Amino acid sequence: MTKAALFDLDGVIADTAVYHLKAWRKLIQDHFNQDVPDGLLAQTKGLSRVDSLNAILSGLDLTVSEEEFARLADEKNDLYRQSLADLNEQGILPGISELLAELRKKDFHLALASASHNAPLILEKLGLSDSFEAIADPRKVGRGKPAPDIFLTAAKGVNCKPEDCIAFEDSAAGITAIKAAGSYAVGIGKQAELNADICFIDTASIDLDEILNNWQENK
Ligand code: B16
Ligand code: MG
Repeated sequence: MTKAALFDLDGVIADTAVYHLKAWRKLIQDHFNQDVPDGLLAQTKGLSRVDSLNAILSGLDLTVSEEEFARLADEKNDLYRQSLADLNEQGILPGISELLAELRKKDFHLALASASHNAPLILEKLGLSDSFEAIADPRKVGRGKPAPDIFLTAAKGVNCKPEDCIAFEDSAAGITAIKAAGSYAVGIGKQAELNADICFIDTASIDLDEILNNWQENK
């Protein structure tokens, strides 16, 4: 059996999820003089830039023209990219380099399933550009998370059936996407928020043997 591990990026491989949230908060403060509540910000985790902006505007009861929407999305991306300026290998979350090596040793193919258009830039800054055999391009994928499309594309990129893949995610939308794809969902964060097949509170706590045993038992 050909098996693969599919990875989300922001919040799983790199500690960049927090930069997205900060950029959204500053954007809305600057333009609308409003604070985005934590709960609303948390809902954007894993969603595409456009879906995130739609969720924030509708959560705050704000309406903008199409042109302004596009300008806001661009400005958020500029803010986000500024915060990536100093990103380097130190930005890889604890335990992830070891996990990638362990997976490779166990003959897993590795593929990236991130919603971020900035993923190739981030991988380069982290020194991980050559670590994945396939990178699903969210520009070419139909629907964003929570739809399964990006995970299905990542699995296909390494010629694996979705049911022969385990996938790592830190967002509820991403876990829903993995389950909809038919893969085994490993959550990073609080299980009460994620409802994953198995969950670890942070990347440092990930236990691959536990994952693989649990995956086999539940197949
Ligand atoms: P960009 P992931 C997602 O990355 C982030 O979780 C989400 O907050 C962000 O809106 C989305 O990427 C799009 O990112 O604006 O860089 O294209 O978690 O799927 O790796
Ligand atoms: Mg994420």
